[in-house]
Amino acid sequence: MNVNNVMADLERKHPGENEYLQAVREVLESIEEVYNEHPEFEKARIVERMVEPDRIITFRVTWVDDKGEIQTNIGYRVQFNSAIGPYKGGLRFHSAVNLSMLKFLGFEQTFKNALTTLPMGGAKGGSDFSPKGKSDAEIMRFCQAFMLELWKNIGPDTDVPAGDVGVGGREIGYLYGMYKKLAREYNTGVLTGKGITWGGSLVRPEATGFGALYFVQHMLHKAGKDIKGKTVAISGFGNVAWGAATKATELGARVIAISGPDGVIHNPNGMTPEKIDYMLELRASNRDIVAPFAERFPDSTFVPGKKAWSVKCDIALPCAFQNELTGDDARELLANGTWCAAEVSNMGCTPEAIAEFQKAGILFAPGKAVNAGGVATSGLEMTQNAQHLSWSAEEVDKKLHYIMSQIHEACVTYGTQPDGYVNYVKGANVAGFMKVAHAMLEQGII
Ligand code: 2IT
Repeated sequence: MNVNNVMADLERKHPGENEYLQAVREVLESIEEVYNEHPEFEKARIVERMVEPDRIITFRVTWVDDKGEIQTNIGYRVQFNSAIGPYKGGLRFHSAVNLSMLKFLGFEQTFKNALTTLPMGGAKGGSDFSPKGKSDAEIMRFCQAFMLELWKNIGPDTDVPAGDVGVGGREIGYLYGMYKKLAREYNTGVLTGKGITWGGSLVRPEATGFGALYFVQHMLHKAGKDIKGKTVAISGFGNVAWGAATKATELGARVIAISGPDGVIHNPNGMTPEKIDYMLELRASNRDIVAPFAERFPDSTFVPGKKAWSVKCDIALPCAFQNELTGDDARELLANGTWCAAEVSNMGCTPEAIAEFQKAGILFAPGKAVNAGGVATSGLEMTQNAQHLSWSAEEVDKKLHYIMSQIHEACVTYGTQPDGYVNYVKGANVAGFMKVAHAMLEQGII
């Protein structure tokens, strides 16, 4: 395999799908060497088959808003790869959603899910519907209209969607309600991130952020450091940022920044339980702004138009959206002394930012390893559903902890360079790839 040739072919087939092409290039560049040591991969055209989704489903979603006006959005499900298990991955509702974004996310999900140690294939879906400014009734009607189309394509052993940006517990509830009505079956395993009284798993809401901090702890320990007393800058204020802020604070770190599309909150004294709870309120308001945090907590300040990366910190945790941390942001962080960056959002850093971090030799880990605790706990939710049981929070957290330690271990195994530097990007990509590639080889040419 020659990365440039594969990419040239993909660019010709999928012009302008920039996020997708970026995600594929990152993976191919890290696996090229190992791949070329295995002629059986090349012979079975594993890469050519792996970079194309198994299938893409797109559909029109029409619904009626509160004013009685008819709205039309586009819905998607990208079923990327099912070599190691049923398709699995979140749904993203955001105005910027398009096919390229969901293909990048589905591709990443395939390797991430392989890293979790659980049997899940990769998928992603969603819509260009924006929850911003929508009423609860509008969100319900949209979710119902979306599921009217999607339900035939999903199932506990087929494809199991969950939440992502813009899709939380409330949306999963509306989606499940409509699914149940259409399927006439109480099939809880068809969606994850469900409410606790109807098949949801304890710790699932916190799992992405908690898992990320467990991973960061492992990285730090390996480097002989401790998170206690360190300063952490977090971007975003949604579900993932909330989980990360909660666990970082619990572990003794000081979360000195959170941010939104409107600007950054400087929070020099760190988080309190009230502040962390308020993040949930901010998110539930559907206004997509972080500024009110500083009005509510006068020991913090709001700086409009700035990112979290303008705040001096030890550890930077992008928790919002892809490509939210650029080369310029990386240089600003490095100049301010940041020595660890971990993507909690999917592909949170641009390739230029990653290159800056790696050149500087700081600790850096990619989203598919760091944030895999979310989908891993979805996998645990599926297991509980299949068993018609629910586990205690301690049990789920213990399993999550163990899975994150296994993911860290896999990254170290496949990513340690001859000079001892752990290239977590390479480690995660190679470990995830090997598992999926071997399963594809063994299942023949399909
Ligand atoms: O990006 C992700 O891993 C998620 N949004 C969670 C997916 C899931 O199926 O729990």
